[in-house]
Amino acid sequence: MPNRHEITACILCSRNCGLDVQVGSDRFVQIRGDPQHPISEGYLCQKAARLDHYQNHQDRLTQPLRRRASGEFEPIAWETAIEEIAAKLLAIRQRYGGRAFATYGGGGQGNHLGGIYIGGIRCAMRSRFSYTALAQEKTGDFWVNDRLFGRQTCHVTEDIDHSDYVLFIGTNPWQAHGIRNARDTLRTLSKSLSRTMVVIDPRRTETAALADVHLQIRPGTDAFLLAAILAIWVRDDLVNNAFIERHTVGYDALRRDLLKVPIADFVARADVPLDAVGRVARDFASAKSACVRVDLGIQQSLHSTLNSYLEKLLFLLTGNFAKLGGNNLHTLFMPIIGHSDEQDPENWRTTVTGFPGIGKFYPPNALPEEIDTDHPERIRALLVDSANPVLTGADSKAYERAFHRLDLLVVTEVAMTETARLAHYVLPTSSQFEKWEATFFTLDFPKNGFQLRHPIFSPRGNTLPEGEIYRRLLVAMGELPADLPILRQIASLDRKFPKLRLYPLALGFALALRPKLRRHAAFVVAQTLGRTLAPGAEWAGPLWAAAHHYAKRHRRAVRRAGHGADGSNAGEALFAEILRNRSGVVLSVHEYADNWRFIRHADHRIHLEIPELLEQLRLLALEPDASSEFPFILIAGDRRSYNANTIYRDPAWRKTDRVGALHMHPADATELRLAEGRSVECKSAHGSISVRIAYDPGLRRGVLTLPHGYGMRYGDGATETGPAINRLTGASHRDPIAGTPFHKHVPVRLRVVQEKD
Ligand SMILES: Nc1nc2c(c(=O)[nH]1)N[C@H]1C(S)=C(S)[C@@H](COP(=O)(O)OP(=O)(O)OC[C@H]3O[C@@H](n4cnc5c(=O)[nH]c(N)nc54)[C@H](O)[C@@H]3O)O[C@H]1N2
Ligand SMILES: Nc1nc2c(c(=O)[nH]1)N[C@H]1C(S)=C(S)[C@@H](COP(=O)(O)OP(=O)(O)OC[C@H]3O[C@@H](n4cnc5c(=O)[nH]c(N)nc54)[C@H](O)[C@@H]3O)O[C@H]1N2
Ligand code: SF4
Ligand SMILES: [Mo]
Repeated sequence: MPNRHEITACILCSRNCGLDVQVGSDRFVQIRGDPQHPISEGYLCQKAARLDHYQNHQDRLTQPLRRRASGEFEPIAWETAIEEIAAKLLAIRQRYGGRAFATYGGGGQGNHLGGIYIGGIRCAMRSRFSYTALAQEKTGDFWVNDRLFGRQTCHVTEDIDHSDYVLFIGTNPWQAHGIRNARDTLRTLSKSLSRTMVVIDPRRTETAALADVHLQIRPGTDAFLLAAILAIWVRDDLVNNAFIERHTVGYDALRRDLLKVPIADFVARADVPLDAVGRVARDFASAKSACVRVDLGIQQSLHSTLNSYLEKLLFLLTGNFAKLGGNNLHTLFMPIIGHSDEQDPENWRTTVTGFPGIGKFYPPNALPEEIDTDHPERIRALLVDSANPVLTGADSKAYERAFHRLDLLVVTEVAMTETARLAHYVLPTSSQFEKWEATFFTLDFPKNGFQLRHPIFSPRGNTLPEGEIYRRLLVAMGELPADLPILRQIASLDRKFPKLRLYPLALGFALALRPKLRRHAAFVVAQTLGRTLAPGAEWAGPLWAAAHHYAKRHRRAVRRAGHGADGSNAGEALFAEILRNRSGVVLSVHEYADNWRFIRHADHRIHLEIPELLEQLRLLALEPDASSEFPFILIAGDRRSYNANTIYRDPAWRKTDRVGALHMHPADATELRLAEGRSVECKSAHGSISVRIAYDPGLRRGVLTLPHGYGMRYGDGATETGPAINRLTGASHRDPIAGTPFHKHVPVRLRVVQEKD
């Protein structure tokens, strides 16, 4: 078969850059950026070029598998797998109720369509427990957003392209991206003489090397440094009083606490020069526009939720919000983040650890404790989808122990992972290039975009898309009818004669009359309207409802993007364009003033006072300087050129750093007489792993780093692929509010081991 030309997207990080690819029957031949993509406009990074290692490798699954008592897997038919799992789920529901069941994951960096449907299984099990990776990085941020802006769904983005002063805290976009076309954006910013770039990071990262100012902070002390900057503003009256007066409430209480911050002590604690901090404070406050971009360096470190508060106060107190070059709220096309009301009794708390849902998510850090306990309401059954918690959650050993205690572990995967290996059933799903897919990372403002990806390869072996797997399970559980012929016929009638518009009415009736269907509305739409779309596209059906909802909520911005600009129905026009334009569509073009509408407090003001966090701020001054029997702080999991979570399993994808070296300052290494390339044992309070040393003069003394996304056992478990860092991390080392782990702050020591060779 000759090569074909296809349009798709990269699935390795939240930017999901558009791709223009040449493919053979089942492999990538050439991968380029797609200039037509509305956001990435042709950009891509070096990781995307290796996507064939995701599509083709030894660990790909092609058959449903059941684990025998002996521990080996046997292939079984789909019917058997579905019947057996459905029966077991129903038995668990009946005997123990919904609290005994949880899901983990349901969508990763590139696949969110399936995530719509995993919720159906949770509903069928009467459970609310949804554990996800997001709740080990971003839930502290969501919690703060609720308090400041009125809803956990109010999520902030940064207008770096137009900003005069950009502050990066605990993030390395050069490697990790997270911002639009990161390397181009950073280069442009760095070259500009009139714009300033500041990086706060314990390592001189690739990003820091491009910056005008690098504050090489002591790990885990950002709360001290940020509080000091805010305190300087209050002391020297550098805040934007007009903005505060007009758009906020609660400033007086905040100000009182900031006035008490011992600035010089706090800056000393962060171990950065006081005069440099003073300059950053003054320049940020007086810049025409300034914005803040943060990520795991502060979200997965000490004071995680407090950091999320202080970081936002930087742009709020200076009035760099709702404006060009500042920080802004953005819209979500699909509700990837939910809202869990703190006061709502329906917002379940985890049974043993007592964490409430935040953004409708529960923290992975709590999960092993929720399973591995004798509490009568412990979790007994778990469905994992698009995640590998045994490798990526804190404390791998605790996960392994807990998963062995489950009555039922089902894993829906494209690959035989470390987590799948512990499952009772492994359900093979088609890869993201073999089914209709999309991500709901629509994180941009003022222009927001979305791409629906068409399959570019045939499904491998006996694999199915997640929607179909979960539909079959729900039918077997008696939750969903096998077919909805009348509604389906009405949907196809509407497709042929769009003016009829019978389907929305009929759907409304069906859902009103049959409450059981209402629980599974997404499946109903997929199985009716979805089946009138291109073959196999049914699981994209709910995007129709999303398009209508979005167009209604953001009417002007959607019309400004051209949908329904001629006066036709904007929701219908948006949906049609999503189906038609393979490179993706501009969803909406907003105005900066829209931010005030996005704020969900009734008064549309920002509520600056958060008593729980002000209490934490007051306690900072009393916090003892951590002393530890461990001489080093390990940043467990940095982003490098050749890691991409655990999405690529075959180590052959890596052009460099195959071993995933432990980076260390050469002077620290010399002191311990450790040469580059030497193997050492890295030991924490939780475990130890063997690692190889590489020098990094850009690190602070006393700080080590190991990469995230290594440690898979590839090819039937035969090949170990570098450090399994979560053997070193601990689950109780976490934020008190959000339960987020302090992965970037793991005390360790090194011990020389005898070389084998
Ligand atoms: N190449 C690559 N890119 C990725 C991923 C990947 O696996 N590989 N994963 C994606 C995902 S899921 C995510 S969430 C993002 C994460 O993206 P980032 O958060 O930007 O990436 P990290 O390298 O984990 O951490 C960022 C920085 O925090 C710094 N840091 C550590 N401790 C501290 C501290 O105490 N204070 C401060 N201020 N900084 C500190 C580290 O030195 C590091 O440079 O990356 C995404 N992009
Ligand atoms: N110590 C430490 N631990 C960390 C981090 C760190 O910095 N340090 N970073 C954390 C962060 S920010 C994150 S986001 C997590 C990420 O960790 P996880 O949430 O576990 O997610 P991924 O590593 O992205 O794994 C994605 C899985 O989805 C599978 N997959 C790919 N495509 C499909 C598909 O179409 N369908 C299905 N069903 N499965 C598919 C892949 O095979 C892979 O096993 O790791 C976290 N763990
Ligand atoms: S920036 Fe992210 S989405 Fe874009 S090519 Fe690189 S890994 Fe893929
Ligand atoms: Mo992440």
